[in-house]
Amino acid sequence: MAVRDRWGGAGETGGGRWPMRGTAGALALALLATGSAVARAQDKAEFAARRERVLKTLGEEQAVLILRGNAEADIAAHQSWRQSSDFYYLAGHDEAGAALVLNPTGRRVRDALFVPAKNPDKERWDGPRVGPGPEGAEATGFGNVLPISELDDLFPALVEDKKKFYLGGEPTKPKGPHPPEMDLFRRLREHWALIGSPKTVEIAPVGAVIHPLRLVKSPAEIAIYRRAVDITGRGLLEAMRSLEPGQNEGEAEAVIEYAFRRFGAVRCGFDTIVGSGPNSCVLHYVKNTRTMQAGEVVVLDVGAEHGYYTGDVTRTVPVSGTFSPAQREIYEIVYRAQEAAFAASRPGSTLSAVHGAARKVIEDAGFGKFFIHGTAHWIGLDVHDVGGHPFTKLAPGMIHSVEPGIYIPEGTKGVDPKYWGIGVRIEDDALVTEGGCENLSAAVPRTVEGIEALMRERGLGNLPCGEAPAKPAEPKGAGSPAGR
Ligand SMILES: [Mn+2]
Repeated sequence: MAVRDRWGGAGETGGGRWPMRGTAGALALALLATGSAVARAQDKAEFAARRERVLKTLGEEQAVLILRGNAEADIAAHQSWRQSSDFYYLAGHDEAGAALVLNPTGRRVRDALFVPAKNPDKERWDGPRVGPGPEGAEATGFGNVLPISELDDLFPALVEDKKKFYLGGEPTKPKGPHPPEMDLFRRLREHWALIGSPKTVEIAPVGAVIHPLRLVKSPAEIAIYRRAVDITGRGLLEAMRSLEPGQNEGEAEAVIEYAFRRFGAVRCGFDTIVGSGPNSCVLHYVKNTRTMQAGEVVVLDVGAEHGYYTGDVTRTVPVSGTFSPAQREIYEIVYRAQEAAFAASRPGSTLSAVHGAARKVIEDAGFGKFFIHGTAHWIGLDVHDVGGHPFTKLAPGMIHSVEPGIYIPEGTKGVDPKYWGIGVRIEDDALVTEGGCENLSAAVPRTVEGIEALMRERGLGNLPCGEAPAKPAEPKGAGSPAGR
């Protein structure tokens, strides 16, 4: 048996470092507002069509795909449970402890979902679940829904006569705690040892067949994605209206996330960033505990997750509602960089070229060394989505961020102190179209004038909200503690 490792960097995104990182998020696919049987059927058909595409490839390669979804324990205790994105993409099934098998030569197990057996006692505590059998098949659109306990017994039949195996996780590069997929790989080796197989086979990660599909969004995905970005924008609009000096960063976070839930998101696609003053220069600042002061800018980098897809939009705004001349100067450089990046996003271009266009504007303005991350990453089921790399040719249906930034920390030597503590990032989500790209988050103002006009309005965060509890005396000079 010779196992050829085809791993490589499947799923790397735009290269370089990004100011956002993806975490958990969730919700079953978009029955949007309707929840009707029709919407459900369309969704099932979309997932089934994806599986058929994969089955076609598997048939050509004499391959089988075996993928386990996340178990309850696969998500950190402080995060809400979410299905793995690859599993969700093919299965549309967001319950823990399942597996799917795509086996082009199988009859009973061709397009099969494996789920835990029904347990009425557990369901009284945790809610109803899809079980094995015809009802499960009807609910999910799979050809067959079988008990997960049968997967092991079926294993020899599934791998028989196959030349290639697509497995989840990193079956040939085990490290850290073994994911469930490792059990499958071990099982495979045991099986071969048992039958003394001399065959040469290939092991590949499921991403090799799923990620190229995930890179180009279908019309149904784009419709869901527009909704995710729309909700994301509503959170930003409400926060910008509400902002005023003396508020805590956490209040802005709460307004944003309230709007997310109010308009249909089930959670955030990643931890909300509200970085004011010095925190505007900290790319992954997520404590959100500082009191915001007049004269500062605040970076709001947020994403609502809807139907498993996450928006990723950033606005940088003046806490007082009006940019200072130095803030405005930096802001407008970043704005022009973003415009140049949008212009570079079109079919045949690359994320590398998009980044180059933004970078040139910022370098020409003399702030190149303060632009410390990439301009664009793929977005979709994951905030840093999979399937492409910086030199992938852009094509209609791809979605990527456009997010140049300039960050000048307090006390930076060789820089006029008027610029100290100014961090500016502007981020929008671009859908590549036939003729260029469409800014999906254009509803959120990003010009200086548009932002200042919006901030003259009042929002949810300015409403009365009961009696404030008596404040303990603040120590002198502690007006702006940076976090806790
Ligand atoms: Mn981003």
